[in-house]
Amino acid sequence: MMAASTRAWIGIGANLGDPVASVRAAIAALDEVGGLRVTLRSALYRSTPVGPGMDGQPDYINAVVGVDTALSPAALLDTLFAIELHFGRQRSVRNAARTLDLDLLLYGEDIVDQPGLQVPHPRMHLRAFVLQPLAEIAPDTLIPGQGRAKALSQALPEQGIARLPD
Ligand code: PH2
Ligand code: MG
Ligand code: MG
Repeated sequence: MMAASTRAWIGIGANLGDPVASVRAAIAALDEVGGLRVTLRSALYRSTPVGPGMDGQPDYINAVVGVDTALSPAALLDTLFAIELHFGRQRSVRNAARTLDLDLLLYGEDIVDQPGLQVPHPRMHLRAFVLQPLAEIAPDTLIPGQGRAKALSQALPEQGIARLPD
């Protein structure tokens, strides 16, 4: 049993190598972490790269998972970075294609604003590849300062995202 536990949400993305396999394996790797349990997982989604500097990149595979964790936000972020490295993530320029990206989206309804760690993730409310999977599994999730996942998702313009069959 975990002591005090917080529901956190993690966004997963990959567009190099075998992204479907990587996203699935990343979810399994997360569930292996001590002090953390994956309690909700979305379907996988194929999405067009969104953002500056991404011209010509392959499509992404994205998913969102909910975890119950006793880890602090900073410890959880360290864990996510360690898993990214394990999956061969190389950091070059911002928004470069990647074998695996694990983003801490939400940590309960906490607001964290430290160098290198902003929660809620500052762009999550603009991204269909985050909001659509999140709305699938937890539509009423509150994104502090922005609104609830499903309503925000429905208000977005089309961004080129398709749910993959289970
Ligand atoms: N991640 C980004 C920027 N753009 N676009 C898609 N479709 N999926 C992503 O995971 C993604 C992105 C920054 O991490
Ligand atoms: Mg990201
Ligand atoms: Mg990231």
